Amino acid sequence: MQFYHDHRMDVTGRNVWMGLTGMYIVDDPADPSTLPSGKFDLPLAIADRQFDAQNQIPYVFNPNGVTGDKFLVNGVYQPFLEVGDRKYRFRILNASNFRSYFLELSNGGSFIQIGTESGLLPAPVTRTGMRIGPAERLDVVVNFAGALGQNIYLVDTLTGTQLLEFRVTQHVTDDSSVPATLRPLPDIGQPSVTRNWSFDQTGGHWTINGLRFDPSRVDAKPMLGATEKWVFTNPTGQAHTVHIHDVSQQCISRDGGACYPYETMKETWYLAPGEVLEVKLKFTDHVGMYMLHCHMMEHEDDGMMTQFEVVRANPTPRPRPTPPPRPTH
Ligand SMILES: [Cu+2]
Repeated sequence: MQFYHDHRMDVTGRNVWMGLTGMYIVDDPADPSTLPSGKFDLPLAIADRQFDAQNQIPYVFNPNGVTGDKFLVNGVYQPFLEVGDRKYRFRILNASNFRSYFLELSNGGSFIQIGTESGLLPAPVTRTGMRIGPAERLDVVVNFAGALGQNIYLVDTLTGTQLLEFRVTQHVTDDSSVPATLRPLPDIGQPSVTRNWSFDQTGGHWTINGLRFDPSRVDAKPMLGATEKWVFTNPTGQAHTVHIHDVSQQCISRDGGACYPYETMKETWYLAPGEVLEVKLKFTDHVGMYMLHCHMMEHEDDGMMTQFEVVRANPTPRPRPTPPPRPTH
């Protein structure tokens, strides 16, 4: 489940607030075919906005976050969805600039989480509540079996808001199932290099390792093909969502203990105040410049962003391609 948006320096938050954002789904033929599919597989992008008296959405930058008091799912306010009494797959994206949610079902039901922003988990994890920070994605299965005639809400318990109403109106047969194993975690080896990234507040601004974003500065040059350990710390009093471009990361430890079973591999990590997260990542496929930033967009625009450059260990000149023959009249 991929999330894309405008990334212009200093005004990413404004441009995303105005709508330059979206999502798309990459399918893998190796994924289990028994998961709910077709019309039983739906994306749910959750975002908040503030509307003025003319129903416009003015954006006023605030380094401590821009939020709204209206909640939209796929751009719709107070939406409902008619569903059958069977399993559905919902691909949930927190498309908000800054706001985090804690998702529950109003009937106390469970989500079976099957994936993250980095594809399917090794095995499904049953959860009754799920925190989701900006840019995080949750791939879940919800079963409405036995709920015919009921109205069930997807609720944000942090604000007590009913985000989306499911009206279970149809009896349908369910030929879907969630396998006990989904997709093995790729073996990316043991890290050979450790880097520390402190998501901090310095001189009244949001920073990484004490520095605000500077497009002329590169803070790390990992080698193509290498596996590294990156340690993220949050000494501030506010949460951050640590987001790394290029390749997905695998959790090694959270606060010195075990990783959550639903966070084996991701590329956007919720880091609460005081937390320490260790991940490993292997720089495959591409050299070049990549971003690393907090995905709370006003933190990013205020300076909580930096860049790393993936480099070749032994650069060899690229062979020049043979030019195609020129057409003749
Ligand atoms: Cu942040």
